[in-house]
Amino acid sequence: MTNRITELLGTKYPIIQGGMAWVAESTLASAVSNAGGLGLIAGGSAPIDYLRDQIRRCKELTDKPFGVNIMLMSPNAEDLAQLCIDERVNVVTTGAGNPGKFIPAWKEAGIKVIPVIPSVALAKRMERAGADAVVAEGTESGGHIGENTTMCLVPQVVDALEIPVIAAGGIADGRGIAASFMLGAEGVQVGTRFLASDECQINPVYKQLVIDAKDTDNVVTGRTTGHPCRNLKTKFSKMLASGEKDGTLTPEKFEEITLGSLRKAVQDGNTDEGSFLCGLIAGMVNEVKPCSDIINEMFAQAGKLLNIDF
Ligand code: TUI
Repeated sequence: MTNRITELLGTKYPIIQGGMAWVAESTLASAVSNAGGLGLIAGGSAPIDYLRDQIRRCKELTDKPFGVNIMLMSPNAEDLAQLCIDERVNVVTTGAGNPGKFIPAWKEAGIKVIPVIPSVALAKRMERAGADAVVAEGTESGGHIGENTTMCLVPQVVDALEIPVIAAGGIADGRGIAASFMLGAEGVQVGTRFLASDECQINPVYKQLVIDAKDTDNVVTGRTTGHPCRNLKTKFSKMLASGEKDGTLTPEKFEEITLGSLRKAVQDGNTDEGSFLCGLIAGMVNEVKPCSDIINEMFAQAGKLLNIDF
C-alpha cells in the first residue's frame, strides 16, 4: 500500500515515531526507520552539538529517511531549525508553537515540513504557510497537549485541509490505526508504544512504569502555567497536580521544581523528582518488544480490519 504519506516520507508504512523530548534519540529513530516507519530525533531543548551528533549517528545506523522534531518553546529553536538545513534532514516536525517563520527556509532546502497541531485554526494556518502535511494531535497524547481529542480533532482537520493528515494521540495498536484511517487520516504518529521498545534508551524504571500503568494511571500537570503536560501518575506528578488544584503550588514554584524533571525521568528513572511523560494509552502497552515487531504487528492488524495490504 502506498498513499500520500508513504510517498511524502519515503517509507514502507504510514507511521511516524513521536518526537519525544529526551527520549527520541538516534538508536530509537534508526530502529523505527529501519522497520519501515519514519524515526524522529527530538530537538527538545538539546544543545546544538548534541543534535548534530545524533543526526550523524542516525545516518550511520540507517540508510532510510528519518526526521527531527523541533520543540518551538526551546530557547535555541532558531539554531536547531538551521541545523536541520545544514545537515540535510529529510523531514522536520514541530511542536509547542507556530513554525510559520521557519517554513520558507525549510521548503527551500527541500525538507518536508509536518507541524504538529492541536486545533483546526492552526492546521489551516500551517497549510497556507506551505506545510506538506500536519499531525493532528489529540489530548490523549503524552507530554504537552491541547484540549481536543483525537476522535473529534482528526476528522475536523481532515475536512478543513487539502494536505494529508496524520493522526496522533492514543494510538498503540492496529485498531488505533484502522480508526484513524476511518476518520480520514492517511498516517499515524505513535509515541507511547515506542517507550516500551527494546531500542528505546530510557531508564528501565520508566519502561516498567509504562508496562505497569493501568488506564487510570495518568495525570495532567501544568495547567496553571499554561503548558499542560500529560504524565504517568507518580508521587511527584500527583503532588504537582494536587498543589495546582488547591492553590498551594504557584506557577513560579511549579516551573522551579519541574525544571530538569524530564531528564531526571528519562536518564535517572527518578520517581521522586522526574516527570514521566506518557500518553493515555499506556494501559494497553504490556510488553517490551523490538520496534520492527511493534510496527509489523500494528499494520498486520490494521490491514485485516481495513482490508488493505500494508
Ligand atoms: O509538543 C508536543 N509535545 C511535547 S513538547 C514537550 S517539551 C515540554 N515540556 C514541558 C512543557 C512544555 C513542553 C513535551 N511534549 N506536542 C505537539 C503539540 N503542539 N501539542 C500542542 C502543540 C501546540 C500548541 C500550541 C502547537 C501549536 C501551538 O500554537 C500556539 C500558537 O503559537 O499559535
